[in-house]
Amino acid sequence: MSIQNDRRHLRYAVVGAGMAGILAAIRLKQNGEDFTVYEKADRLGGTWRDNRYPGLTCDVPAHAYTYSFEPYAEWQAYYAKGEEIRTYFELTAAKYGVTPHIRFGCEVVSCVWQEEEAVWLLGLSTGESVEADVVIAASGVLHHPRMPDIEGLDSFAGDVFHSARWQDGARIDGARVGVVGNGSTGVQIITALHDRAETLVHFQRSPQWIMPVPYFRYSEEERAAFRRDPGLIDAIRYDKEYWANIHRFTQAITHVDGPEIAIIEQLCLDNLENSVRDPELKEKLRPNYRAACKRLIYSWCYYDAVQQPNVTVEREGIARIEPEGVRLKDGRLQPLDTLVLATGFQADRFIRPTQVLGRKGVSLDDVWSTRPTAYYAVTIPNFPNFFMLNGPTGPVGNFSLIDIAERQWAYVEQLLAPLREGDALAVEPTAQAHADYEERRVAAARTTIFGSGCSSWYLDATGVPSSWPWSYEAFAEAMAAPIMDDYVLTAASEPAALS
Ligand code: NA7
Repeated sequence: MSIQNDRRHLRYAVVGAGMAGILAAIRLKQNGEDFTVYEKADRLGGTWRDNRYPGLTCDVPAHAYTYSFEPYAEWQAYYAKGEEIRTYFELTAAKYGVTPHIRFGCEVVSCVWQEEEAVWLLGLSTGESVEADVVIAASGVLHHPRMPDIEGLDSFAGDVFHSARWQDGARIDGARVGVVGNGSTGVQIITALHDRAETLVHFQRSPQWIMPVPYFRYSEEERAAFRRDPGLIDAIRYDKEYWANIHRFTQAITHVDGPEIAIIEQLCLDNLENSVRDPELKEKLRPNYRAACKRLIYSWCYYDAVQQPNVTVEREGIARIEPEGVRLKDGRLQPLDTLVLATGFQADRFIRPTQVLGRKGVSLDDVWSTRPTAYYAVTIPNFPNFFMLNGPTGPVGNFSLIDIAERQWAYVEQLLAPLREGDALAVEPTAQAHADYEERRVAAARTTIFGSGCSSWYLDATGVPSSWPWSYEAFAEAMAAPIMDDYVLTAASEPAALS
């Protein structure tokens, strides 16, 4: 670390080159900062790189799932496909000159705070150690596949793989395909494969509410108009009705007896009642929990797909996997050539398994032994100059995580200012402020729709929803200006105590 003209030269380590890491990199580049992005894979894109399954679609409208500063005229449809999104991030990273700052194939295996020097020492998978004054943890949420614990999985004679590890050579066309899992992923795969597979079986442990949404393609004329006039894109992104929907959605999440959730429940119920003809299938597909308790699935074609003659919805539990297929608890065998495990992710990992040790060797693993937490989802006591984008307790819902990350970055920028100006060596929230936040958050989270009685990746190990439990507006307001009284700024001359 050096101090030049009172302004401190900071070295930034950004962990992860997904959506949030690229955002941080672009902002740091624009500020002329000294930064490196560490990416364990050989391409950028995060979840949009890992997931390549057929049917992969973002459930946020394409023009809302873009950086605010980089509108994109080329989206092919109202909802973008995964590979389009991957391309968008690659083009944007290149355009803003951040790709050369990414060290690909380089995993951060440890981050250890050095008290004396007030720096982070990063251990890399290459064996190197590098120093950074600031760590931006942009490592994503859903990146560690959760493999199901089903007896006999290894014995399957066909192709078997997790949805986030799609195997291009797998037998799909004209084959007997099974999909385990009924989250957004399983639903999207079923909608994409029903006209390719000979037979398709959707193994559902729990049925899902399906929210009907519009889908349409943009014509070449429309894209040409977007290119000529980005204001047309803004009109979609900032469309009053879209934002009113986000407002209604967060009202629905946070007011479980309110009119907004009642409307969502009715839309989902009507969709089931009116779209599924066979009464037996309808009952198989009927959830026994409230709509939006699990992350709501947006689909315009799932019910059509499962009513195709070659598609079966299987609600009988799986007893075990055998070489020929899936043996159900009632003794029947579903013979398969290919088995896709759309069984979700370990959503509590965040930057882990990277070992993160803060002041006096405090380990992030220990701090997160009950649940992953962070003060306003961004900072953690005793982990100075360590900032998370899309970290624990941030908003979740069917809206743009890019917008969330941009707001979080604006918050981080304000915390970085005293470091950049040389007014402080380190910044972190007080333990009391974090404890107060977490107490309020947990109490509120229990009353949200996510806590209304279902299992989902939104719940932590103790069954508490792990997300932001207040309105979207409250989040925007919180990110607009940190409560600086809740932060400790350590000056060069005063080593901080453990709080
Ligand atoms: P999700 O939403 O976590 O869904 C996982 C699905 O897998 C869900 O239906 C689970 O059933 C099912 N599952 C998990 N383990 C098993 C076993 N052992 N047997 C049968 N079924 C199982 O993951 P997705 O990948 O679909 O989506 C994750 C997010 O990515 C999504 O919300 C978007 O934000 C993007 P369960 O409901 O637990 O009974």
